[in-house]
Amino acid sequence: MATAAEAEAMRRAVALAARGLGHTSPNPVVGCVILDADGRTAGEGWHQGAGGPHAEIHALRAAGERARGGTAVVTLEPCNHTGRTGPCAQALLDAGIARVVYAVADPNDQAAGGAATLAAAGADVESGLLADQAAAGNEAWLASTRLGRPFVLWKYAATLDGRSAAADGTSRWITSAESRADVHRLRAEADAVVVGSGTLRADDPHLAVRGPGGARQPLRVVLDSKGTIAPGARVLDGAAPTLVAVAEDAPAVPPGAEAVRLPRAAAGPGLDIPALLEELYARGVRSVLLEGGPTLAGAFLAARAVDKVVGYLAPVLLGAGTHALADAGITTITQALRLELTDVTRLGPDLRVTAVPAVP
Ligand code: AOF
Ligand code: ZN
Repeated sequence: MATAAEAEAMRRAVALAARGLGHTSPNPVVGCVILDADGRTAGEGWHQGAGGPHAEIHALRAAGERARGGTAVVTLEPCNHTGRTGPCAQALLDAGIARVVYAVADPNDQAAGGAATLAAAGADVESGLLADQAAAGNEAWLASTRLGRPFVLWKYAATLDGRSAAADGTSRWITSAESRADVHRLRAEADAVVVGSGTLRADDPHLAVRGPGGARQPLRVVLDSKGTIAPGARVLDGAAPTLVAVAEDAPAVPPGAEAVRLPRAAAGPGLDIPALLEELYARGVRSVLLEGGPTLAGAFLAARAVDKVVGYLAPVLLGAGTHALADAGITTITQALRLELTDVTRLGPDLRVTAVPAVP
């Protein structure tokens, strides 16, 4: 049984891990707290970026000699492999750690096995403490490791009657400043932000994260099967890397972006979504924020490639105009994509609804 001090340390480790969100892909976010033999905090650390030291190593360095006889509390099972860095299980043993409490088992085959190594060497090992919180903090990485493709969050903003733009195409600003700030947070945590050519034409979005100079920027991805992107589009401004996906026979993409050629979708308009996700995964993208618009969202949903939905609903009615979601290949009610609400929050005047596909 974990002690109260260990539970407190795990809460802290989950918070430390979150500091890495948006910075660690293709690696997970991980937090670690070292307690000395008397149960007092001796060191803390979190994983700050792929290729850098793992959370346990940062925490061990901070703890120094106080780690001897102590306990390591870590959000993910310590690794057992030599990858970009050495095995943390061995580093914990070398530092004289007597007990390891971790939240979530490592699903990465190459790295797993740390718990067994630690136990075989005589350490006391416990798993599962605050597993739900730790897993939620690492949601995208855990899901992408399991799926072998990036985790996809579809975000939309709409009126209470589900419209994202008025009949004449105008859409600024349906949702409030609070909602728009929340979207910025989602962007900052994503590895890639994806939009379709319709959204590009209608809104000319910039898709960069605002913040102090040098803030990490997600990859901006435009799905533009016909290669219609105009020179001078704001995503071509160099403020962040941009990838424009076009069909094999499309014209050249203007300067300011990298072009990638993808097959067309087997059914419906546009490009093949699984091929896009494969391409992004190969580039180290583990989380995708799908930002628009309704046609692209329909294509992702038809491909069953949406893992989470965040809707910002404004107390506004339009009655006519663009629906937040276009055709998703659903023609009859038995095919409806059923979701399960995981959160409902008021943001200023708006409602933010979070949902995940219901397990059938
Ligand atoms: C991390 N940070 O704090 C922990 C990880 O490529 P490497 O050598 O950095 O190994 C990455 C794997 O190590 C990762 O996929 C995960 O399975 C395991 N643990 N990784 O990046 C950490 N503890
Ligand atoms: Zn490690």
